[in-house]
Amino acid sequence: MMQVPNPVPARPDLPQPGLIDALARRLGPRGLLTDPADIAPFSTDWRRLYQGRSVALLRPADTEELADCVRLCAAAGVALVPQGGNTSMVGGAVPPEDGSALLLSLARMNRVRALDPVDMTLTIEAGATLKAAQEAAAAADCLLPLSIASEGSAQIGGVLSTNAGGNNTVRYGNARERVLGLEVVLPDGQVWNGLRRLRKDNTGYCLRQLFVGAEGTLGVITAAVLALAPRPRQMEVAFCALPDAEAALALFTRLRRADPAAVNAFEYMSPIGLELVLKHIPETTLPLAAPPGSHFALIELATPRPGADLRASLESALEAALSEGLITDAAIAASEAQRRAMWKLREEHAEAQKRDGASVKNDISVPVSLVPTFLREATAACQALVAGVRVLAFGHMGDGNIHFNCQQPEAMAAAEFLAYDHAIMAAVNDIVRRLDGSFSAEHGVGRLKTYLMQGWRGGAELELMRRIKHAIDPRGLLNPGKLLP
Ligand code: 2HG
Ligand code: ZN
Repeated sequence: MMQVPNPVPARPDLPQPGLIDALARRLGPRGLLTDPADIAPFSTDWRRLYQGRSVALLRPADTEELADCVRLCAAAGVALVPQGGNTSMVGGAVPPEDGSALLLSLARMNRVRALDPVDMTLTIEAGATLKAAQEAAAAADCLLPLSIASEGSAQIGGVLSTNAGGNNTVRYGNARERVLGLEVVLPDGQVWNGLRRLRKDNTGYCLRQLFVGAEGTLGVITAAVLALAPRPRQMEVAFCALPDAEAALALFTRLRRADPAAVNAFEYMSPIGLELVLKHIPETTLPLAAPPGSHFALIELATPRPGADLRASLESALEAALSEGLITDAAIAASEAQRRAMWKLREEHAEAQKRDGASVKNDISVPVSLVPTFLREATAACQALVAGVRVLAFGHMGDGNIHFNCQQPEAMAAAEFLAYDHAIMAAVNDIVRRLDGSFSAEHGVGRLKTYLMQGWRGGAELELMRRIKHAIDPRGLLNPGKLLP
C-alpha cells in the first residue's frame, strides 16, 4: 500500500493575537475564555497524567459559530483540541504542552433538538451530558441504554468520539450501536449534516461510523441522532460474594442461559477494589456477609415486558448458585436507594483508586470465556514484576472488558511505582495478545496508548487509518498527538 506522509506537522503554528481577536469577535464574551485561571481545569486530564497549555478556550453557542471558528483556525494553521466532560482515562482531550492548540468546549451546545417516541430517536447536541440525554429519553418513557461511571460529566460528543462502552454493553452494545445520524464540523469548517434518523440507509460508505471512535481527530461531532430502546418495566439488582473469578463467569453463564434478554449488566470486582471503595468513599457498606478474600459480582436484570417475574427468576438462579458453591452470599436490592447503593460500590472504583494513590490502568478486553484465565495470568505477571503491587481488577465481565488496574504497593513511593508503567502494561498486554484480546477495550487510545498502535495495529490497518486522517485532516489540525502514533 502507498505510504501516506504522517499528517501531523512537526511544528504547528502558534496562535497569534490576530486569531484570538477574530475568535473573540465571532464568539462574544461568553464564548471565549483567555484567563489562565479559567482555562487551567481544562488543561489537565482527570487522572492528572498530562499538563497541557492553551491560550484560549472556545465555547461556541451553536454549530454555525463553531464552524466559523474552525474555519478561522484552519486559515491560521492553528490546531484545535475538542474536549467534552474531560473524563478521558487516556489523556484523549488534553492540549499539547507547547501551547500550540486552542481548546474547544461544546458545553453551551447542550440542547435536545428533537425526541420522537414513535421513531424512538433522540436528536441531541454534543455538549449535553450523557445523564441529561438519559433523562430526556426517560421523560418520553424511553431508555437511552448507555451507562458509564462518569455519565454525570461525560458529554455526548466525547461519549461518541470515544465510542464509550460501559455497563450495558453486554445487552445493548457500545455507543456506536446507538448512532443513527451525526452532524459534524470538518477540519476545514464545512458542516456535514448527517442527522438522519433512519434504520435503513444503504447509500455508500457509513461516514457516521468513521467519526464515532475517532477521538476528535477527524471532525467535531456537534449533534447526534441516538436510537432509544423501550424503557424497562421491571429491574432487579443483586450483589454477590464469590470465591473467585471462575465462579463469577459460571454465574454469568447461568444467568444468560436462564433469560438471555434480561441481563443488563454483569460486573466483576476483585477483593482489593472493594476494599479501597469501602475505605475511601463515604457512605459505602457491603450489603452482605463476605469471607475475607471474596470476589464480587453485581447483576442487573431488566425487561420491558409487562408481567415478567424477574425477581423470581433471579432468586431461583441465585439459590441454585448458592447450593453449588458458585456464590457464598447474595443480596437483592429491595428499593431504588438500595440499587443505587450497590451500583455505587462498583462505580466508585476509579475514584477510590485515585484517592488511594498512584495506579497503572489496563483497560483490556479478551473473549468472555477467557476472563478468568486472563486474570490469573496477569495477576501473577504483575506480582512477579513489582513486589507488593495491589492488583485491582474490575469491570464489565459480561462483555469481556476488564479494568486490570495496578495500585502502588503501600510501601513504595508513587514515582517509583509509576516508573514501571510501561513494563506493567507490556506484561499485561503480552497476555492479552496471546488471548486474542485488545489493549484498549473502551477508553480509547488518546495520548497514553499511541505508542502501542504500531505494534498492535501496524501494517495495513494503521496505514488505512493514516490515509483516512490524511484525506480528511491533511494538516493534522484536529486533536493532534492523539490516537495515531
Ligand atoms: C469504569 O468502568 C470506568 O468505572 C473507569 O471505565 C475504569 O478507572 C478505570 O480504570
Ligand atoms: Zn469501564
